Amino acid sequence: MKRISRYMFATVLVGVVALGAAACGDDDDDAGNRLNVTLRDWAIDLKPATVPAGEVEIRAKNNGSTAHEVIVIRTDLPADKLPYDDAANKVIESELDVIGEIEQFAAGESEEGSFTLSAGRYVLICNIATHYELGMHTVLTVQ
Ligand SMILES: [Cu+2]
Repeated sequence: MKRISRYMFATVLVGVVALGAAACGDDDDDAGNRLNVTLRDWAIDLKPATVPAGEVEIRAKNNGSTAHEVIVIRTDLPADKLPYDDAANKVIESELDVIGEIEQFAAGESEEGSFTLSAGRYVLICNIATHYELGMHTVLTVQ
C-alpha cells in the first residue's frame, strides 16, 4: 500500500513538472503582451488600455449581435475625429497609418492577431459601415 502511494506521488510530481515546462514554453513563444479586446454593439473595450512596445497579441471577442472587426491605426487624432467618408459611413483608412487588422468575424466568435507595435498612440476601430460613428473606437497606448 505504502509502495503504491509513493509511486502515485512520483507520477503526479512528474506530471506537474511537465505542465510547468509546457507553460514556460508557451510564454517564450508569445514573447510579448496580450491585449484582450471585447467588441460590442457599439463599443470596443480594451484590457489593458496600455501595453509595452513590441509584439502584441490581440485576442478579440465579439460580444455583439453582428459581425465586427478590429483595425489598428497609429494616430494622435482623437479617437472620434478620424477622417470620415460621410457617403460610405466609414473612416477613410487610406488617409491613416493602418498597422493591421483582424478581419470581420461573426457574433459570438473570437479571433486573434499579432501586431508589432512601437511606442506611441493608437486608435482601434471597427470600420464596418456606420459602426465607427455608432461608437466603435478606442485609444490604445503603447509604451
Ligand atoms: Cu463593428
